[in-house]
Amino acid sequence: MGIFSKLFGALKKTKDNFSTKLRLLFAKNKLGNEFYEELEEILISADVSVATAEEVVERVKERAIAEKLKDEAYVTGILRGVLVEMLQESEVEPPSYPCVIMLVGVNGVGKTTTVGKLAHYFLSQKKTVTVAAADTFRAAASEQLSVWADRAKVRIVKHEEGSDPSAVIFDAVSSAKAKKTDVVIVDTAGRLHVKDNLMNELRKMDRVVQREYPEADFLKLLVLDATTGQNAVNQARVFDEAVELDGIVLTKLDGTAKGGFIFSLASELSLPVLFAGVGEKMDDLEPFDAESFVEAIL
Ligand SMILES: Nc1nc2c(ncn2[C@@H]2O[C@H](COP(=O)(O)OP(=O)(O)O)[C@@H](O)[C@H]2O)c(=O)[nH]1
Ligand SMILES: [Mg+2]
Repeated sequence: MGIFSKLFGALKKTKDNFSTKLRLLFAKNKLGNEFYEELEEILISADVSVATAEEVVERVKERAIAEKLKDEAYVTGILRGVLVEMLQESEVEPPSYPCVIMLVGVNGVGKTTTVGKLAHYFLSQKKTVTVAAADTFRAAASEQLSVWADRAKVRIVKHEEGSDPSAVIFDAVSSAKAKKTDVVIVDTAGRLHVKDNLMNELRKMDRVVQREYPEADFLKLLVLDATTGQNAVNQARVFDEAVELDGIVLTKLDGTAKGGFIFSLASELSLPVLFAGVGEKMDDLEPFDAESFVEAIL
């Protein structure tokens, strides 16, 4: 199954939900205040936050009034345009090389898996890759990453269990500079129950990269499970405060996803989705495309 059929499959519930509700809405109402209020509610029911739903409806309203459009297909078209626009407003340039990509996020969202998938992705783009096992909390974590590194056939830098994750990054960066590696991908720990420690640790890793490798493009990406729902926005705020995130990798889009929260991430935190994971295998990752995503939910 291709990536888009997986994406469409995963978002089918959202799409069915949206289209059924929109159809009912059009059957019942003419364009007017009540219509727009209900449209806002429909967006909120798909995990778009209240503030973002208001903003979307405001934009749709302005355009529908300006263009004097009344018909369902046109308004859906406008809605689709507004949603794509919102995602694209926060888009970032693709990385320049050399680059360091550090993945952060809570336990179980798919960080380690995504490091492996990204390594495979950049190799397929003819880039050289090193991965850094900076989740030193459990030995199992770096073993898991070693398996991915073997599979993707990339170099791994790791230290023993319990060592300082910043030292792992320092070594990975030194080795990348010496070998002129294009991309360093860093796996990190996600144990949020010791939140302050984790955030201090991430800040330290952040500083090491900035200090030791200023010539590299440095992307800090939050890995988010697509089935998380609106709590994703809170997770993003916490990590953004610690290390100033550049974007999101959305994983598990092959599971039941609502996905509306990505509009809130884009409009409230200016955080774009850069990659989407749609399965557990190495090639189940693709650069995120706003138009396909909106097409899949509406
Ligand atoms: N279905 C699905 N499972 C995923 C995806 N990404 C990761 N996983 C699974 O999620 C679980 C946790 O992944 P892991 O990389 O260990 O998460 P970490 O704790 O953030 O490092 C594993 O069972 C992965 O196979 C995805 O895109 N789709
Ligand atoms: Mg992990």
